[in-house]
Amino acid sequence: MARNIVVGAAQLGPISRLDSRTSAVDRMIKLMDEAKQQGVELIVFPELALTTFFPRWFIEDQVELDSFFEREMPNLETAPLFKKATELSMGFYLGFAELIEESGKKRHFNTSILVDDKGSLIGKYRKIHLPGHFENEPSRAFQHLEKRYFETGNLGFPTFKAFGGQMGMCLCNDRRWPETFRMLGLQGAELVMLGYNTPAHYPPVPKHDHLNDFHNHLVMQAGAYQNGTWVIGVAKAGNEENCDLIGGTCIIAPTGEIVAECKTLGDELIVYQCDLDRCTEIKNGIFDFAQHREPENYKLITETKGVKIEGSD
Ligand code: CDT
Repeated sequence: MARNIVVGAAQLGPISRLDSRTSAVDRMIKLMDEAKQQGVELIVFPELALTTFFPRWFIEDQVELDSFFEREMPNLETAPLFKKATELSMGFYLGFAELIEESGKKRHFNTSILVDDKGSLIGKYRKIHLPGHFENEPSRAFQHLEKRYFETGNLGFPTFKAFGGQMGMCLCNDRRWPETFRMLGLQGAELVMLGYNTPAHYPPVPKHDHLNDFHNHLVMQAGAYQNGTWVIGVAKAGNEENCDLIGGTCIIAPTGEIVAECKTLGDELIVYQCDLDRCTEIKNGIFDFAQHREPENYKLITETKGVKIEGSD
């Protein structure tokens, strides 16, 4: 038996600070057209796919900062994406900066949405693991101010019944945390989509720079295998405003194997027919949660944030 879905991972090359949303959307539409020719039913775009990765700058002017955020989705500039999805009968995952107003207060999130093949919203995720720092750190080659610019996501880690299976989403740094994949795995996720912007240089520990591509695949492959799910990891890649972003966009099978991978650091599409039934090879075997998990012994995971050493304060 097979429950196949043809998935496209649509890596984007750099987006500069002055590039318009319309130019980013045009590039995505071009990739959707290419994807259609290869039978793609669901296409996955990167994190913050409409603009440059603005947390690399300390921006004090709130009006300027807010200009990187979307106040509604779809809006004038992104409507063509939704229209294209309908035209091509193709679902999509998209990452963007979201600004909402609640009780007269502005709230900022790093968000992804899942849209169906008729251009209708299926679900939303707001990034929970926000990396980087809060204060300006001018000694760094570039900033990573996600902790300053975004609130921690308030939607948990939802999954959605769609495209013939159980779909999950997360964003970039989330992939480094096993809790993310486990939360999705415990809800039966069969395909997890995630977009990322990952600098090739990590200012706090530059001696790890050569490991960045390795760590990217390591965590996504582990998340796929340990939860018996397909993982679609999609980069915004290349030299963006003098900051090198890794590529490595890939499609990972529930066995943890990379079955398709981008070769460039530019706009590039890879396609794979994912059989969601292959998840059972892992979910009903080595990682049959109901049979083998021991949650009584995992209490520390939710009771503590940091390390707790028995006997010390
Ligand atoms: N966008 C994002 O979450 N990037 C981080 C960069 C490393 S931490 C400063 C990541 O985990 O890839």
